[in-house]
Amino acid sequence: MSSPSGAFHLKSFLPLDRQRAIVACCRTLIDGDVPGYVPVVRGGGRMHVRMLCLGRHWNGQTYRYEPTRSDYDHAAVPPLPAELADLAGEIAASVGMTLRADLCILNYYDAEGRMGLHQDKDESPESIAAGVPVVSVSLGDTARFLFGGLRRRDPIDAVLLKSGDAFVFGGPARLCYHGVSRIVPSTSPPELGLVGRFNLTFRQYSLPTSG
Ligand SMILES: O=C(O)CCC(=O)C(=O)O
Repeated sequence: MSSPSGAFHLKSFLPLDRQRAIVACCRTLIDGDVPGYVPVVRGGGRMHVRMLCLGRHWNGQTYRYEPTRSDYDHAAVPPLPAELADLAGEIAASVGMTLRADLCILNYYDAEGRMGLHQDKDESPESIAAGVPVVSVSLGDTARFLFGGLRRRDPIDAVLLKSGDAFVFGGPARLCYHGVSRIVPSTSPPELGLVGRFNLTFRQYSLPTSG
């Protein structure tokens, strides 16, 4: 991989039974009382995913986090379930990093789903400066994930993220550009009964205050 150190592709991290349980949780959340929606970002473009933020809401107009979905329906953001935050901590620990996730962005990609190249840089400056990792979990259809460097024009690797894979980028890789160029339809494990792909990206907005 040509990007800085601090990026890890953990193939088949989750066995099928754990994938099945997380998919059930994702379905309940994204079709819940505060459902997923397709954000319209600054400039008017519609994203190509259905998104639900947990713990803190990412506002696609301001590119800031907030407690209510003021760019959409003003609903209070649902909490991040403890078992999902624990999963993210477990994945980070497996590569020697620490993550106390306080927010997660759950995205659903259909066959046409994709996400442009971007940096995750809207968390607190302290969290980013400390290199607290982003932990991503993929379920369902395979995604062609793009992972580059710290500048948009840096070389980009294409990584196939399959169901059950995790991807971690922290430390010097925390601000690497990344995105999803396409979904590979009908590659989801049949046992999941999932058409399309769920991706969860866990982040830590705030560092604990000392004292
Ligand atoms: O779906 C993915 O694998 C990446 C998602 C992502 O980049 C994001 O939510 O910021």
